[in-house]
Amino acid sequence: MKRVAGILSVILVLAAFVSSVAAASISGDSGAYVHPYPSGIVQGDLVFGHSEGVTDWVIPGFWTHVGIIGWYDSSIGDWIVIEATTSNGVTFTPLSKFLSRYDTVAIGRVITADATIRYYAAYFAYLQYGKPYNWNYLSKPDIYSDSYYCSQLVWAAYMWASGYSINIDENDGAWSWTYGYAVAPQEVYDDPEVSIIYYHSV
Ligand SMILES: [Ca+2]
Ligand SMILES: [Ca+2]
Repeated sequence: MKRVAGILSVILVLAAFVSSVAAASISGDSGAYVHPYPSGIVQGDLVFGHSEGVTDWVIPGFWTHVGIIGWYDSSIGDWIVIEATTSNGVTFTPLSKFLSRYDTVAIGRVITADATIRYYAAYFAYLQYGKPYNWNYLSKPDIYSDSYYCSQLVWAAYMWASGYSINIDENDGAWSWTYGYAVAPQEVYDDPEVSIIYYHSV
């Protein structure tokens, strides 16, 4: 078990590295992906991204990234996504820019949360701004942490906002051979408390 965990660790670190290299090349590419701008989204919704390429075989699950809708910025006419990225840690990104990074995108709503819980989930994520990326996928993720990976951030946000009653990890932190003890973007997507309200692939 320990050896498997060690191998998984190396693979995940490699995946993150390859992913950041891929992201850098995409951001320098004028041919960004185009998706219809989603309508009817609300604060606290979850945004998922997937890209074809080398990351597919190293990051378990179809979805490789997830962020949370923070607020609407009327000065730029765009929603702001709060996300933890390998290159910038916890950061704010316009939704249109976020979507353009991925060939396939989706938005999920936490249907067991009311507007107040969604507000506090966004607020929790907002408060983590500037914290570094968490490379430790092996331990159980902490809600209160000095670093976050993408799906840990959105999971922690809803755990905190709901008084620990809304756990958007599909297996609620149990061990799995695919994801270890982590909460992966795919597990958030698969959680029964998350309903997909938007999906687009180019
Ligand atoms: Ca769950
Ligand atoms: Ca899990």
